[in-house]
Amino acid sequence: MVDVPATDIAEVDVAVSGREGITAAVESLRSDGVVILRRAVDPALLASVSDMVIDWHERFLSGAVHNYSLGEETATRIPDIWQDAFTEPRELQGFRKWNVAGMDSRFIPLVDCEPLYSIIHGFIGPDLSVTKTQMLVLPPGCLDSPFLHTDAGSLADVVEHMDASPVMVSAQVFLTDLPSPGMGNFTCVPGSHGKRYPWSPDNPTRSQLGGPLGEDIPMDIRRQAIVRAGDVAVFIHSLWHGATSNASPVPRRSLILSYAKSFVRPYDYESTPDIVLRHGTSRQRLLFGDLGAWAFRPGCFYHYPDDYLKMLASDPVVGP
Ligand SMILES: O=C(O)CCC(=O)C(=O)O
Repeated sequence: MVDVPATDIAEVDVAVSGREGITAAVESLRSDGVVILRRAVDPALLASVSDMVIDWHERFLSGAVHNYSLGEETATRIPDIWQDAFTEPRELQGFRKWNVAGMDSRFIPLVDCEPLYSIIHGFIGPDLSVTKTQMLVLPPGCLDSPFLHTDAGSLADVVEHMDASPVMVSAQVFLTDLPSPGMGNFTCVPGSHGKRYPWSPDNPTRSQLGGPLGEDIPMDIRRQAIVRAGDVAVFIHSLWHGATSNASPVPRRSLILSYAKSFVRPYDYESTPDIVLRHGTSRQRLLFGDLGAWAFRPGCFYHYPDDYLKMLASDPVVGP
């Protein structure tokens, strides 16, 4: 997998380009389905979420918590691609937890941090929610198979049309430097977001639970992201994407957020997580579906009242 080319993913340095950079990022998303935002996360927030992932991974290694979300609210069915996790030594398992915002309040400020939030809000529009908060550690020697897929179960077979607003966009926040290929790097096929994923003929239901997916996708159209901690890959859910093997001596750590139109059911929680209700701002709670005093009525997630539209609006981004 190290032979996958490591270039040609559009990037924007949002730390220096301000509002213009945000526009350029959205344009790259429309044309390529992916853009790398350089230096997109404030160092203090980056340090806090990095510590969070290290803490939870240590708890996993010590046996205090399970991998995935077994026994918790979500993801009781584990894709075959990850079943070997039950027999592999923990230090060689890819560590994945969903609903991280429901586990640790340190995640919450990431969901509307700038400039990421302005890009997501500007692209999807104001009827916006957070559907997935995930942490991921691929340790050195990780036994996970490399894969390419499209996101979100049955939504994986929905192809976005870029003349309109997308249904779902994800953001992969890198917490470790990945200066070379083959370190468990985020990998994708730029421009694939507008094409149906090449489902294998022996997978007529287009399930993501078998695996590994994407083995037949040619190596020469894949690209590995070379990134530093604090960079973020933003991508349309229909982009063919995944990870390489980690052949390096260091762990690769990252966080994944998915944002979708508010009528899309959350991927990894049923109701607004308690931790978000207790620690989130009004906007963060609303992003996790807490309609507050208005309470839920049929149609709420389709027609927002004005005050919610104002609350979800992004902050003005100052820049050159
Ligand atoms: O590891 C990666 O960079 C990709 C992960 C991914 O696509 C997923 O877990 O859905």
